[in-house]
Amino acid sequence: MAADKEKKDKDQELKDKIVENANKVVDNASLAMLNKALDDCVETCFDRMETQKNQCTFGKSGVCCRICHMGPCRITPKAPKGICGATADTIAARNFLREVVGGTAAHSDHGRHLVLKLREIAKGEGHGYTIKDEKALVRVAKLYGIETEDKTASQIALELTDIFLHDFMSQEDYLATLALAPQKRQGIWQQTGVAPKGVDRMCVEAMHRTTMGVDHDYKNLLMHAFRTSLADGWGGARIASMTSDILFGTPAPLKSAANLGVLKNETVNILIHGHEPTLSEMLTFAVKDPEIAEYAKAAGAEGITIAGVCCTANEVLMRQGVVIAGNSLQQELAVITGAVEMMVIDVQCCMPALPEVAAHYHTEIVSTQEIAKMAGATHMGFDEEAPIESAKNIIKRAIDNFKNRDPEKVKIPSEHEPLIAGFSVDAIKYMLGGKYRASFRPLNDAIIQNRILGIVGIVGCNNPKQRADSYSGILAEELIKRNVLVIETGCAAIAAGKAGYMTPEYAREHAGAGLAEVCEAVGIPPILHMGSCVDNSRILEAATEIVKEGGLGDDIAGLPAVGVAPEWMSEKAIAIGCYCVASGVDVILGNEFYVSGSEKVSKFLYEDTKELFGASFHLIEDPMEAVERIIEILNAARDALGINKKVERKLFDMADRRSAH
Ligand code: NFS
Ligand code: SF4
Repeated sequence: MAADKEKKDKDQELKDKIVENANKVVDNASLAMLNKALDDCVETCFDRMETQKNQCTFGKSGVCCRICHMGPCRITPKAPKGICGATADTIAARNFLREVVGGTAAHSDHGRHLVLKLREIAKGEGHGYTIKDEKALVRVAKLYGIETEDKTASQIALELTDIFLHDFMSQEDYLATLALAPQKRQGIWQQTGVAPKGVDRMCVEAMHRTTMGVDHDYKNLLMHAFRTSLADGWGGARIASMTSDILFGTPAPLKSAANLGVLKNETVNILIHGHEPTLSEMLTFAVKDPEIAEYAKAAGAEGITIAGVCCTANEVLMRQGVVIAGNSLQQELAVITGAVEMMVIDVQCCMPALPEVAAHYHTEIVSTQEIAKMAGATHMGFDEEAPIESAKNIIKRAIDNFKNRDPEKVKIPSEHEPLIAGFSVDAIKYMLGGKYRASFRPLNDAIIQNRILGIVGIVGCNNPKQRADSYSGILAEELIKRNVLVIETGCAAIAAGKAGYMTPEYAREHAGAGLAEVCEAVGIPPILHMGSCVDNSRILEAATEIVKEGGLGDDIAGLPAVGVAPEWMSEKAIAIGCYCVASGVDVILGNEFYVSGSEKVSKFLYEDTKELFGASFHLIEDPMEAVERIIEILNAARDALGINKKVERKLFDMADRRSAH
């Protein structure tokens, strides 16, 4: 009897869990894998979210300090100061600044790695890496005033990497890359004192300021947070995007597909996960080698499927059209399909739980970077001096693992949606204006004529605190209905791809009339995939182009544009948010910063920044409320620009653009 009851209870528990799972994720592929995880007894981050449910309120409100060993100290009404006397304001601001440093360092170290690669190529030590996009090289060199006439690509690349490296190392000079921003914005940075010097110096200084007994003025600390973040957005990250374009090609629109259904039963499935494109580019190249095809055939597979997870996925999607398996919270779920021979990880956002999940299947987790190893993973150091060989070895090892796949454990969800990605600023210009007249003019005009109300960037991660992809999905759907052009990066972009939003057809069926008309005329989806998270710098670039094109003011602040990080979780998202605000773009957060324990710090971030930078953060946990607020912000900007008058409706004139082709 007791055994019977126990079994019933267990069954009920399982049923409850299946119901709960539907509240954790939006897409059916993820749901199917969460339910499979129950059958396979695999623990995922969603389960660990439950075990971590009672999250520390001190940590959450930002008033826990363990910066020195007199502490740790926690601020309460009864204990309003740490042992050293630090207040909640100091502690929350210090913690916040350290988070910004984490994010800035991640983007910038990634950027530095690429710059060093470009430099090696320029010196003739590329070992299989080349400059794929010389046009991009010249375009970027000109931005920095480098003479390009009569010079070889290597010469130009050497001069350019000198400037880039100086942006990392500079002690006294301001970043050269800041000069790519609109004049007025540069002036604001100088006036407010947040113009950054070298990226490395900003990060080191931040760690110095926040160590015990140095900077205690919350405002001074937060100003350095913005300064450091600018060294990311208009430094490390921007340099990363530009250098990737030079090395691997400037993205242009291409077709692909997203969601777990891109994995195949009959092929060897290799996932590439992380952020840096250096290795994944080589893998996508090496996989085309006939030798590899033969090798796979001999192993009984019908070829190889390479699919991406997180921002490595976005990088190779944008340039090679490589299919996307999923975003951040699908990294474990992808392994749970039982159909993955190998997951190759590089840096950032790779969960240390992966080897444990993989142990339930035949999947091998392979780490490739010296700075990013994982207990339980196989480390195959990627030899950048013999990259093609290295890549082939990794792929062959995955093929060798194909025979270990257990068909009993395989269940690949069918869901995957087609999408168009590859919207670099250059590509957008070209789409809008044609080859000979590439320009943002048609977009500015569409905004001025109120066909497009404004532009909203939806960026950032997933977070198991929220139903995955839900907030970003609702936002995207509602905004395009209201004629807002949406641009996306990072895991949010992957969510939009999975939902089927990134096709021109989607505009026809779901966008407001004005936006649909523009999308149809130009042939673009209503939601543009602009790349990985370092590519948020492309959004700044686009905003700058719009300002330069004219008719919409003379600064990024004041444009009808808003950024949203609906489901963010990473320190990188904080750095991105800060450089957007410091650049004049209002940023809406779908979940909170850890600063609520200090009223002053909260007020500074959510209000005072408006005075300083013309933009601030807004914490809005409900997506529909966010939509309303966004529309308000866009309309206020339009009012201020004097473009909210009813304009006579004239058909979007694309005739000129067509004749330009
Ligand atoms: Ni951005 Fe991209 Fe995703 Fe978040 Fe992580 S992958 S760099 S940090 S989780 S969006
Ligand atoms: Fe406590 Fe001050 Fe040390 Fe922080 S720095 S742990 S508040 S004594």
